Amino acid sequence: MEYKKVCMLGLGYIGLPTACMLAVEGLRVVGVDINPHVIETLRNGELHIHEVGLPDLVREALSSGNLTINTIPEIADAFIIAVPTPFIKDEQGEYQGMSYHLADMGAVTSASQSIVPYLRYGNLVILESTSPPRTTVDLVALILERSGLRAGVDFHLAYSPERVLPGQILRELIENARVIGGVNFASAQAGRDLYAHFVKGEILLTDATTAEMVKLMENTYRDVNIAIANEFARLAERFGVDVWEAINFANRHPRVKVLNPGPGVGGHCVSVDPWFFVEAAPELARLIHTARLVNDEQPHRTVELIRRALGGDLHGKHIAALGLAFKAEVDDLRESPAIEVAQLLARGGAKVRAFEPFKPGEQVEGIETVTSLEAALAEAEALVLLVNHKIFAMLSPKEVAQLTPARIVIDTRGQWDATAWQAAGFGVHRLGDGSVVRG
Ligand code: SAJ
Repeated sequence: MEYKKVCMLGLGYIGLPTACMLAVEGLRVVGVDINPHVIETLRNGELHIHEVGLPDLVREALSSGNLTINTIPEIADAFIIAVPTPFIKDEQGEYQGMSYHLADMGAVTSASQSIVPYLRYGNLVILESTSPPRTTVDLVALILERSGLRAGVDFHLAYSPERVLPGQILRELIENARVIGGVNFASAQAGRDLYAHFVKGEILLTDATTAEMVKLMENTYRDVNIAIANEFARLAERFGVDVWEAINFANRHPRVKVLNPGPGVGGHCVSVDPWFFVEAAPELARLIHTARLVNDEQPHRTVELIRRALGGDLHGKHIAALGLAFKAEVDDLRESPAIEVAQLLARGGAKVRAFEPFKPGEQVEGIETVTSLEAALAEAEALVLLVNHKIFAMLSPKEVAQLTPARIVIDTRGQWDATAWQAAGFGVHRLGDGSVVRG
């Protein structure tokens, strides 16, 4: 199939770069977002999100004239839905006394509805949003068929998950293998013809529900593996072992790859997607459910570690929190365990000053945020490393000692060399390190 015009619904971390890739490859692309702030920002030549290389790509796409931005869709050859599928905040399900989150499919539903008036015979519609199993056939197809056209007969419909890693989105969009699952084979082939405009990785064709499950399996696999790393950290603390050393040695085994423990699992992917399996089949997804709960407990465990490091009482303690992003080298603060830890510390009576280098001074409920490392350190009694941004990992303990009265550091990411910090006069506490000599 040949495509001249594509309508992209949702201009977030996935929709925007994908729209730009298609535009710079010569297709006409209408980028649609219901958020007027996003539209206004892009029309002013600015960006509402941070991703390496994205500003240049957006500029190129806009100046080519191929990318236009609007709040409503237009008639096009293909439609791609890349809107968020978070979980519902104030409602939970329960299975055998264990609660679980429910998917909020509101954005996918309304994006699908918004296409209906513009859908024409022969069009292709692709859902990219991470979704519970069977969403394409049981939800999106039914909405689109309100147009009077039949999925897989009058128009093509496919599911194709994005699998890019924040911080490396532009490279991975091109290089990663791309799975495309159609409601029939012709739909998958139609999807391949579209993505082949910019994807250099392998393109793998399957059915829609398999493609949905592939995506959920990937992030669930990661979540379960991080959960076991977090459990290893708890066990190491109990047995007087340094989990970081133990993991390093275990990973010398040719078939073992233990991931890193930390203050929790955040972002809007790994900490969300496994819930879709749990919600769909709680009686089957038992390990997945437990892993989610283990990872969700981790911010609380981290706060307990900090409380112990501070002699058992957080009240009135000045704490410098280093990093608020959900992981290293990104500016994304959504579902961030670092924020949860900082807020729990504040709720426990500590005076928290946080510095996030990728969003300096960004307002965060319940904590004070500052625009420089110096400001965070100035009156601190303890430093807590919450995100392993390079600029924190590379801090010189001797230089830090000049900038702060604090003499306690708590490393929740296994980044800092305990001996060097001890030599600079700090008492060192590390998550998962039962062997640390407390200073
Ligand atoms: N984390 C750990 N320990 C680790 C690795 C990660 O605690 O060893 C934490 C991070 O700090 C972060 C969270 O897990 O809070 C998630 O980070 P991540 O780097 O594992 O994943 P994301 O959410 O940035 O991106 C994931 C990727 N999925 C996989 O690696 C299987 C990416 O490829 C997906 O495209 C993305 O989810 C998505 O959009 O679904």
